[in-house]
Amino acid sequence: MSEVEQTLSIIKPDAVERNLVEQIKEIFIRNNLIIKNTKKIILSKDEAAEFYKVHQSKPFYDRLCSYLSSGPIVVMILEGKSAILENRRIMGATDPKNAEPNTIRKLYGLSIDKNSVHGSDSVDNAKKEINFFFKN
Ligand code: IDP
Ligand code: MG
Repeated sequence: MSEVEQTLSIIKPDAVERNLVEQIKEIFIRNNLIIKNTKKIILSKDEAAEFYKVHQSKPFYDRLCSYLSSGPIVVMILEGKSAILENRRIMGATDPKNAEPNTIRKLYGLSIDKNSVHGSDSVDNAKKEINFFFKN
């Protein structure tokens, strides 16, 4: 039995800039993920660095943080059965070149940096990431 979960999704600057927000939301909805909460924001570079701190030792960390804070993003809480894994499946592989057909990254991703979406990768990280953006 798969459990109902919540996960955090981000539509990254490259996709917001190309007006792909509604198309991407449609894909989530079509795949039985409910959009529980959504907001459009711009992160400072410090906030992006905090969000991505699990990657702080990676060579691409600075570029990643600059990129995520380079323009408006749309953050969402997605809810559904096995939402964390389902969202990862719908997103496709990190590098759009390796993503399965009809995944968001295959359809819209431009490169490994500009890969259009973020999705939490575990129950723990989903909780942390939801709390990061939707603390109340
Ligand atoms: P994910 O977004 O598929 O979970 P992660 O490994 O968590 O992938 O990496 C976070 C983000 O960092 C990726 O979405 C991608 O934009 C970027 N990234 C990951 N690996 C590389 C790399 O080898 N070179 C450049 N950017 C990378
Ligand atoms: Mg990740």
